Amino acid sequence: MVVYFDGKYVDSSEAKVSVFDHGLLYGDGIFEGIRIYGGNVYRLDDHLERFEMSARAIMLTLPLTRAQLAEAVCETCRRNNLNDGYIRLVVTRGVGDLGLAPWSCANPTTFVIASKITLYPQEYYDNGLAIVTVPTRRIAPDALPPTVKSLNYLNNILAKIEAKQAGALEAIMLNAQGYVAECTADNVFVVQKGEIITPAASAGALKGITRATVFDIAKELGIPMREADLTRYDVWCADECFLTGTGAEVIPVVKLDGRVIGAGKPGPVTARVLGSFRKRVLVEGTRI
Ligand code: PXG
Repeated sequence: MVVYFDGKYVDSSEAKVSVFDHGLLYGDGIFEGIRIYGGNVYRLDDHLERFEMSARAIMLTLPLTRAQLAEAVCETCRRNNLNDGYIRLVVTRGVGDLGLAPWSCANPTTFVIASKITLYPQEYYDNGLAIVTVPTRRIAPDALPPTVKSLNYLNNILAKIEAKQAGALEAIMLNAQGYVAECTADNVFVVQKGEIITPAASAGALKGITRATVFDIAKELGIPMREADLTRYDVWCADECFLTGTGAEVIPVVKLDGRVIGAGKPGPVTARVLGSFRKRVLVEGTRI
């Protein structure tokens, strides 16, 4: 496998980060998880825009322009003959002294991995996921903005472990106020009386690229959609529930904490959104 690493394309065995890299020492860095479908990088520009915002928010000067980042992403796919898969773009603060001070890091470290993706088995798209609410809260927006896709994922990792211990593949994380924020790597949506509702970024949700696509799909299909605070009650009493993410795409949820949601099977609005999403990914995107 070929990896882009600080301006060079190297074999993955040579793509090694220093033990003094602040991305490793402190989680001081940012990333994007991007999909490529049939040779089209899905919404690359949107991913790079979010990436630039994440960089700006943590005062990290990106070493590459947007065009250069796009080229690194596409060229890494080309060098691996990858037409369908998953791309991980990472920029860390770089190699520095021991100690938090980011100004000890002379140059950011940049790498791009283009690889295969492990998807949820088809049965979950057919029958829906059973998820749980976990005790670990989403980090508060006033502590670390959830809109920053940073290398600090410990909250979500603890939530993922708690989900596994409860026998679930995904988990709802609440924010400090007890409202639904999102799942460990997916945004959450409910459908109630024909309307799609999802938590706002201010409630702790990442502004997902797939989430943004659902807003576009809802507009196109004439389905009302809005952001609102959601409690677990809203999920229990929803007609439908689904999650979105770069990895999961659009996946139905039929149970929360053992309670059946709606009819207990994937609902018609979720099916329409998923159908539209699957069509979009084949035509939208940057050709590598
Ligand atoms: N919330 C969080 C916390 C995420 O990390 C999403 C929502 C969905 O956003 P997108 O832009 O993907 O629609 C994410 C995305 C992985 C992996 O390796 C994680 C994500 C995306 C792709 C792969 O587990 N997180």
